[in-house]
Amino acid sequence: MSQEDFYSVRMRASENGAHEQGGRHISGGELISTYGNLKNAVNVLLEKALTHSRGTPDFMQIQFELIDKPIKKLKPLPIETNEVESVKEGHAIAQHLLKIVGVPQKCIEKVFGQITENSGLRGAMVVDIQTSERIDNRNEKGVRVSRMDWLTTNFDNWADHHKITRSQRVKEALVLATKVSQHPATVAELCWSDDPEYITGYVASKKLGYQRITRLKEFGDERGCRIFFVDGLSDLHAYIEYLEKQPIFVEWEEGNVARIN
Ligand code: PML
Ligand code: MG
Repeated sequence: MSQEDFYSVRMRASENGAHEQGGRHISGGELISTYGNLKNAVNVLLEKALTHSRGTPDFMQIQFELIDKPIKKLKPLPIETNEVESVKEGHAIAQHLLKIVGVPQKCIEKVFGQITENSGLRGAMVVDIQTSERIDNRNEKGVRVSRMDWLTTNFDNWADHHKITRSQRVKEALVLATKVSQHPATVAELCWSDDPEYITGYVASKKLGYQRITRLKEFGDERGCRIFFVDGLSDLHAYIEYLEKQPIFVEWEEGNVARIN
């Protein structure tokens, strides 16, 4: 094994049986690890699922596999935080941002109108902005973005520079949003957590960056959402293949410079 070998490490956990047997989703996680760090990576994911505020899992799967493709490096999307007082205001800002990047009003209304019905997914929904239809055919599973990470030291430098708390959650969400937004067919992503204790969500796109919105649901609400708005998608299979299989490392360049100096 050469030193350059990396492994994708994935976890999913549920309650009342496995997801495919109707179990309720508790937690999921993605990491990229070297061989030497695998024990630690597995432990990080184990810990994440065992301490999740959605509940106690009775099913968990952690798997790793060698990454057989070169890992592409992406710069993190620029980050901004929109402070809001209410869910209503948060949704209004989210809708405004989606409109700015070209999601038609009709599509925004349809998606927000059905958002609570579609909250049980463990992955993301893909919505075509021309038809306002969900196109991924993945039912409850949705599309799970995988094979992505951000080295801790580089992330910590980025977070310190931006005066943002070094949060694993923000890191994971920004990695995912950066990967998704980089695909030319992605117009925007809308997300908020299914964690009842976490109410900040975001709208992200290449144009807007990662726009956090401090209140997109009420505290205690277990309904989350993750929607990828796409336009001009000629090959759904290739899009999903990119999201699931293309390995990505997010890397903040200024962080490297700061560390060398
Ligand atoms: C999640 O927890 O599943 C998504 C969290 C999205 C927001 C993270 C942040 O920027 O605070
Ligand atoms: Mg979660």
